[in-house]
Amino acid sequence: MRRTPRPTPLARRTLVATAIAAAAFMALPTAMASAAPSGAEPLDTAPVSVDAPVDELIIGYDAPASAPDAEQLVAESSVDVAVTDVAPVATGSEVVALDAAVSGAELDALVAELEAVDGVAYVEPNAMMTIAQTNDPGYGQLWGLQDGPTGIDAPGAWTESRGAGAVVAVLDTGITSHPDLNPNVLPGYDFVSNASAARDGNGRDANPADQGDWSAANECQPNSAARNSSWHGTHVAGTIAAVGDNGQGVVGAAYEARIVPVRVLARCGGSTTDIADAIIWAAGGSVSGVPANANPADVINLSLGGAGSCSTTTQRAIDTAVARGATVVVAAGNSNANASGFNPANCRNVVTVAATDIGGNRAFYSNYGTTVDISAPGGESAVRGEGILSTLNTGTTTPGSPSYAEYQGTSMATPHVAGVVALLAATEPGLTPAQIEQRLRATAASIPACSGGCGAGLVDAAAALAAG
Ligand SMILES: [Ca+2]
Ligand SMILES: [Ca+2]
Ligand SMILES: [Ca+2]
Ligand SMILES: [Ca+2]
Repeated sequence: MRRTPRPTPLARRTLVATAIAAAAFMALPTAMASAAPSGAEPLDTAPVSVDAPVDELIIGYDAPASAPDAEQLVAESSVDVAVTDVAPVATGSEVVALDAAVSGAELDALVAELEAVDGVAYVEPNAMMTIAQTNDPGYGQLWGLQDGPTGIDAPGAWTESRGAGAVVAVLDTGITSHPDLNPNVLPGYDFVSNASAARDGNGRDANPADQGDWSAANECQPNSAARNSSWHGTHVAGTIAAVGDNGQGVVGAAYEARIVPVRVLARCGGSTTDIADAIIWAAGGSVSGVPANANPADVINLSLGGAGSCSTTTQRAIDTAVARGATVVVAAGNSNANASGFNPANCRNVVTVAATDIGGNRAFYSNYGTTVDISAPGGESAVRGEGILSTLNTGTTTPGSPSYAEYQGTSMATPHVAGVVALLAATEPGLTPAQIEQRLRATAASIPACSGGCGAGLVDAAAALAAG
């Protein structure tokens, strides 16, 4: 009987596929992690300030007909600014233009002094509304999310939805505690049956914490290299729903969605049966010996796979989840080969995702072909800034401190699409998985150079929501 290869996280499969890519791939996150043990420190873009300078104030009055004179109020304040223009607002307030921008303590003082005046009801900055800005300092590095020629234009969708109400199950290595993830993480489950591979001393249990998937040389297969822990599930979860607008780190494509972390991969990968049970459980189906998932998923992210055909076990699990309304999004694989030879990419009823690079073309490692439904940024982490930056952990074996790092892979492309599906699930809860797949395909942007086939093209979050 042929031995079916165990599914492995698809970012790590690059290690197997090409030795050169493997060296670059692991070197980068390790170096970044050790240089900066916690918080947003490794991110070197300037933060987008939440205290941006303000040169217009809105002043509301108790009785607009007998309002005090705004120009005089500002002139009498302790702050050295003058009014250049006053215009009425339909709400009965006035918008007051200043001859210089004020910020920080000066702004606070000006607002407090004006609000203390009899007849003034409130004073607030006339803030500029923009769609693209969250205050997450790493946002500028998230080219895959942005409204550029090679990003998915998540900000164009965030005006309509940021995923609130949607649930995404991430079937992966589990999850680590991370301040840029924790508020969006719901209870999950650990489906890894093999206690030794799981490293938590038991089989299936209610704690999906990632215990580390490091392995020694030759441990997973003959001639396999030693590997550090990947914290792959933590990285994938961050691309979907890292906390936005918290002044910290990165932001997910659907940053108000919730993550259900489901642990199915451990040392040397995960088994077909554990993954199949987890797919059914994630969608709200019943699995013997496991309490029901209190938060059935709208979307199931499978950034994993192996060579070979789609097993009957996996296909039945997928069909069960889809029948329950969950959209199953899977990675095409990292072997620069036709995705038809890899599962679950080649299963029916899934959205199969190829990876693009920062230039908008198929990434060198990405699988391709007619099995692919759509593409998304997977990046190339050999060049800093061209990988996919997300949440990670510094530990080389067991968990260390929360961090951020760039990875590459169809594993990183898949959660971009899962995030867009979450936005659709939040805005149009009646859509079936088939309708969602159709919507993604119909609204995708064309990819200029994709030898072999990248599906309908690059997923476009804004277009997908606008078509609803
Ligand atoms: Ca366990
Ligand atoms: Ca556990
Ligand atoms: Ca953040
Ligand atoms: Ca499909």
